[in-house]
Amino acid sequence: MPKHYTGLIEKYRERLPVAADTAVISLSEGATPLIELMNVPRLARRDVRLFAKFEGLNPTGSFKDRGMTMAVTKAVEAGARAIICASTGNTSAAAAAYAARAGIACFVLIPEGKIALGKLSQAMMHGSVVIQIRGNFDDGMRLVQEVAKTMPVNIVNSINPYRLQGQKTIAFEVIEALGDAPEYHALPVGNAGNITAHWIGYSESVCQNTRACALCAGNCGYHRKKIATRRPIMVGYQAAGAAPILRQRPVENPETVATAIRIGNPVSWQQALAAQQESDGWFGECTDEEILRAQKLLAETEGIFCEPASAAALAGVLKDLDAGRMREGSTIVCTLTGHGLKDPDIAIAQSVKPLTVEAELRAIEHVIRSYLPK
Ligand code: AN7
Repeated sequence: MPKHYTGLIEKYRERLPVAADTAVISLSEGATPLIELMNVPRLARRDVRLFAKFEGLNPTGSFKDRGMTMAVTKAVEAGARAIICASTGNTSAAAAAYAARAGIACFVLIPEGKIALGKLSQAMMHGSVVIQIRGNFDDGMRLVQEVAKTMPVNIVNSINPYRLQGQKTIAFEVIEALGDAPEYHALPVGNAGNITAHWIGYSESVCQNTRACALCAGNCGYHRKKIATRRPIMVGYQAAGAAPILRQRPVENPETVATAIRIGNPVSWQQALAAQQESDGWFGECTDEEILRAQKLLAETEGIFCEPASAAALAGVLKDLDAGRMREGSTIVCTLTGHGLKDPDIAIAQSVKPLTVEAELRAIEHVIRSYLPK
């Protein structure tokens, strides 16, 4: 067994559906930093400990790598020679990379013109077959399920249960970092696989049977291992133009600047509802403006560059703190699902344009004089 970190399957082998001799397809995903926000709580005048689980630091720049290492490992184990997914971008990037690593073919269905440039470049660069459809993610998801009935392709969207198994490890890591589960865990919701996976991970980390545990006097497996004493309240945020769970009906033409979560009919809808209900949590919505403001705030005051969809988690938390819906004094974790570099167009559009000057000392001095803090 190598000493250096070799990915989440090796790390959590006993808690994942792999055999001792399963050949693992990994890019050393997981083990992402949990970064405490130093400035946002102060600026928002809120007495909370706020953490960002920065999933943008996974190998392909999003949390999807956690699920994809499991899905591709199991696909290869089962003898698959091709995988397929529908995607708003990040799933396709991860699928393409892990398929490349495994030496199998990868087909990705993406909505034409509606995925961020970085994600498209990844799917193309890793050599997957990129199929742009004149439709949205939900159309792609339906087509993938239909085509998998007739063609020898293994679906690696989150309807593949191994995806959620890989993604549940995020909860394990948060618990390890904090010593217990936080009071609240907030994340963006699109196809609703990730909130489902978070809840699986947290649920597997606590004693499920309090009555038996009263009898076991703290001697059951969960208590002996002291993994966690509680589960968090789960809070899922959707973009206002793509909020089917909140509105309790599918959204036919979802629209949002956060293209990653531009999804109108989530596959894991029921599981997400169960996570919300079992955790006494809730779903909220954020406008595009709120999302972009939170993304900019994180970038400018904390040095953390996440993509728009990820910022929905922080935007929602700030709103719900203001509304008194989240308790002061509590510990809150936001999953920042993807890296800001995924979507350079959005970043450039909402930032101050670069200055252009002559290559002369005086010109540079002039700029510095104008912009130095007073
Ligand atoms: C950055 O890539 O659905 O609720 O096809 O890329 O588990 O769907 C991406 C989803 C949040 C929502 N943040 O997670 C895809 C795709 C980012 C994302 C979500 C996605 P789910």
